Amino acid sequence: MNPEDNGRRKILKGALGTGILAAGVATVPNLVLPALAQGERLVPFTDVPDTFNPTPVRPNATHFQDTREITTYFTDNDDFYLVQHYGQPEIDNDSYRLKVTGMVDNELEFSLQDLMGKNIIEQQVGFECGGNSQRLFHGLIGNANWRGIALQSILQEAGIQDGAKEVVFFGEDKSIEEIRGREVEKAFARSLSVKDAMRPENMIAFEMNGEPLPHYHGKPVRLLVPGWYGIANVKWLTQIHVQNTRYMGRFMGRDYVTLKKIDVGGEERWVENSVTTMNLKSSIIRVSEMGGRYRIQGFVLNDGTPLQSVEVKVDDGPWESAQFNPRSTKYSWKLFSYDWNNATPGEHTIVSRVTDINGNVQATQEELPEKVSYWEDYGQFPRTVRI
Ligand SMILES: Nc1nc2c(c(=O)[nH]1)N[C@H]1C(S)=C(S)[C@@H](COP(=O)(O)O)O[C@H]1N2
Ligand SMILES: [Mo]
Repeated sequence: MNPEDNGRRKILKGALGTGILAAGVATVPNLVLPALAQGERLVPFTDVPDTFNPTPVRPNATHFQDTREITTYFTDNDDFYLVQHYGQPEIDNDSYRLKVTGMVDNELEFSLQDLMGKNIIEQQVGFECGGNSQRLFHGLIGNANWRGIALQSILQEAGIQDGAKEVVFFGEDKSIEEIRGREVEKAFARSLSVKDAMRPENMIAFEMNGEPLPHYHGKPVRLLVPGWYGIANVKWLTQIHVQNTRYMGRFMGRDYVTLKKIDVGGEERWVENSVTTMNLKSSIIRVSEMGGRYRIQGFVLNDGTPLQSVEVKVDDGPWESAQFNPRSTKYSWKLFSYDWNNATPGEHTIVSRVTDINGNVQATQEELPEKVSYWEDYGQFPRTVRI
């Protein structure tokens, strides 16, 4: 399948159907991130070491993208980053069941056929791992067109009972964890408050970019929580459990937990938070040159809040407006492009920042609160290139 064709077909819907970007955001009529055209070349970043060489997809291994190579709006399923903590379970489509249990009026069990027979929704969703970082040049990212059903419809069918607090999502992948000196078998799991779980955009997805959900991405069924860090998107989903207590577990309380020093009602305190919605972030990913004209490109991810602007700064120059790819929809990634006129020979520092319609501006690293863990790395990321 040619991802570009797929992308073009699918985007019509998104672009026409939803005025997601704030009015006034500059758009460009053509594709913002074309594959390298004839005569075009990538301008080398001087911050990427020669030894930097993202590995191809391998079983049970994490995979991240070389962001300089991103040329399509939808990420090819094989290029889309991969993170899993307990291996990649094989699930047979025929014997697959999704159970809904706990504080519901009707406990339910669905086969894959049952799920596919329901009201299908389709949505563009891009996301990044909460542990995506500058060290990987932010390669733990991807953007795809997903098909599936609304989680809300399943929860309504089950009927959440009064007093329920959380909905827990269990994957089929399990591992031995040592907890308080005891080795126990645990499944990968994440939870959402009932309110967050009932958001209409949450999906139980079984198709990615027009193909059945690939094994590595959670075959046959995964959860998608648009606007949240990737950790929320439980792959190989087999059980949904509703309960009246907070779900405790490694991926809610120990890992994917940011430790930072913030003002808490006038007191300076170190606090920890579970990684939830994506912070407002942009990053430059590639610079190209054709016939002496330079172009800077990058991506934006956030929680779905409409955006005001994305800007680029060269060395000590002013912030200049960049253009969003008009294909962008509410929960897709937003690719941007800046025509860098009058680029002079030599080494330059380039950086981007994004602003949303509420006036939130992507902070510099220095402006962010003091932070110990590497989770939620969303500050401005200056890059260096040589012209
Ligand atoms: N069952 C299961 N789901 C999971 C995980 C996992 O380890 N097991 N990892 C999570 C994390 S940390 C991320 S970033 C995303 C990555 O999704 P992808 O591999 O399809 O890109 O899946 C999430 N869902
Ligand atoms: Mo992740």
